[in-house]
Amino acid sequence: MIDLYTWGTPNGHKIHIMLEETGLDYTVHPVNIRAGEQFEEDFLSFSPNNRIPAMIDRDGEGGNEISVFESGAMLIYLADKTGQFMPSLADDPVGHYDVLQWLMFQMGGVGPMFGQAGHFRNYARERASEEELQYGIDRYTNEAHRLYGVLDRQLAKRDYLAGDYSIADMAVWPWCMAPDRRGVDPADFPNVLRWFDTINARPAVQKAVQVLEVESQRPAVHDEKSWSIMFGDRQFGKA
Ligand SMILES: N[C@@H](CCC(=O)N[C@@H](CS)C(=O)NCC(=O)O)C(=O)O
Repeated sequence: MIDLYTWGTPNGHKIHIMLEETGLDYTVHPVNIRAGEQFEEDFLSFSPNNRIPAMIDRDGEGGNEISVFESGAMLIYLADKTGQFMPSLADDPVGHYDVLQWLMFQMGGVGPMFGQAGHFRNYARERASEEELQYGIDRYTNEAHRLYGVLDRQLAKRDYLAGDYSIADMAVWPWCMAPDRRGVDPADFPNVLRWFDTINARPAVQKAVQVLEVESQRPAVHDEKSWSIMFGDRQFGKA
């Protein structure tokens, strides 16, 4: 049994997808990040970066309880555990590192940059003037377009990012769910659009995106408390 600590966000959905695809037994423990539950001592003891997702595998290798945070590490862990959605190093070293490089492209590029584009184009508008925001909006919207271009060129050559459907696709896909939040028109990236629709049609993916869907709805505007938790004093340990 896997205890999964999560919320209905792109980083949470990566793991929901993998767990649904593999059929592993898991229990969802909601961590309401707008209410500050990511700062609770218990959660920090296995997720020290105060971020979801994180998990504890009660039936880990060798009978050990194994906890993992960081969604990329969690996907690798689950692929190793099940032997699914990433070729093994022993059987197919080329395929193995192909999946890892596209997974790392998501972790180091797509996630952080799309996240910042979303922040400056949406949340930051609650607190700053258009003039103050313009540089950040331009920088991260441009970066989101550049990264969509990288994905589109790769997907012009292949059905999936690294050969067969893999944890690399599961990591990138949830970040492509809301292109409007990044200022991206998906029609400009037809190969990404085709790939997105193919994955969207998978029953496991449809089930995965419903995890905590209602609870995790974004507020139209943050109140003082949730702003402090997500982006202000509480986030930075000043309150
Ligand atoms: N690199 C981390 C990023 C995780 C992350 O940013 N999670 C967000 C939700 S998508 C979060 O927990 N935010 C809580 C906070 O900012 O305090 C991963 O991939 O697991």
